[in-house]
Amino acid sequence: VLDNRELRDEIKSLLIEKDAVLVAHYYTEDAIQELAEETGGIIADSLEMARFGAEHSAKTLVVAGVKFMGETSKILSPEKTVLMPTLEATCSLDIGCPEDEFSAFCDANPDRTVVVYANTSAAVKARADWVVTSAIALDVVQFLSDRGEKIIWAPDQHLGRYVQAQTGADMLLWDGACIVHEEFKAKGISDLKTIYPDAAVLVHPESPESVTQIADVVGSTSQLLNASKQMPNDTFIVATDRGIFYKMKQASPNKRFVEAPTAGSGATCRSCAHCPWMALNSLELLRNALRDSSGEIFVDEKVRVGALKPLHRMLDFNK
Ligand code: CIZ
Ligand code: SF4
Repeated sequence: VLDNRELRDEIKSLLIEKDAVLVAHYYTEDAIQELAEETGGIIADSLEMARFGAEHSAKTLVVAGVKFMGETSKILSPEKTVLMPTLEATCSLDIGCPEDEFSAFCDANPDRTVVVYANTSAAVKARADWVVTSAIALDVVQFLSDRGEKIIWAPDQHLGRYVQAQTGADMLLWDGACIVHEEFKAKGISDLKTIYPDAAVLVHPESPESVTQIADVVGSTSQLLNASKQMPNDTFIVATDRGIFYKMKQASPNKRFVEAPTAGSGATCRSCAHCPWMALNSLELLRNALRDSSGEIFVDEKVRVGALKPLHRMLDFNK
């Protein structure tokens, strides 16, 4: 990526000047992922973003992603300044699970262990017993189910249904959804398979059941990335945000990556599956955040302490 050179150079200088490190999600634009790579930051899923930020020695974390990722960083690293290119970048799962309604739901089912997806507000996490990401949801729920625990799962119903089907756990599901993954269509993917019969189908479990059912691999972003490296196929149909193609193509330059179709997009979709909130992260806003210390994340201390416990359970479980 050759454009925006000045902006990129400015960001690089600011990162050094402010003792800051760039923590970027796989779904951010290529130029941001590239910068993270070039400056000793990380490109990761939300689990590894959280871990990296907490373990890094920088005074400031610049989190390019959506708000819950910045909040998680702040919860784990209260002594650090956490900046985001924009505080407008949220998530339909977070929006769809307000703390007051969720608390009432938990209160109504007191015999259940509360497991929430990382894509939630700090206040919802503070109400939970466990936080999980899609990378470890199956393992944690299996562990709890084996101990005989019944579960409240929130907010993603598709991921919840998938975990339930795989583990047989007793799960009561919140009815949230990701507006990006929910749009993938099984029909569109099987049509694509007629064009690329040898393609492997990689699907993120926030997708509907009809789509996970025709997948060769169902997994988190990091798991899908690994599958794309390890599987011998030369073509992959990928049902997750197109931001992931940056790392997939970099790791396997000779393989072909095809976007899974979403509603109304037909079989030649080029730019449909992209999170509108992730897309708000731009080089310019990233520069502004560093230059002006704008987009700072604050989490109420009582909420932070409440959210820390289930977050630590996740990080310790996954060690
Ligand atoms: O869809 C998302 O927002 C994902 C995949 C988050 C994550 O866990 O990295
Ligand atoms: Fe939320 Fe979906 Fe965007 Fe991820 S891709 S941040 S789950 S809306």
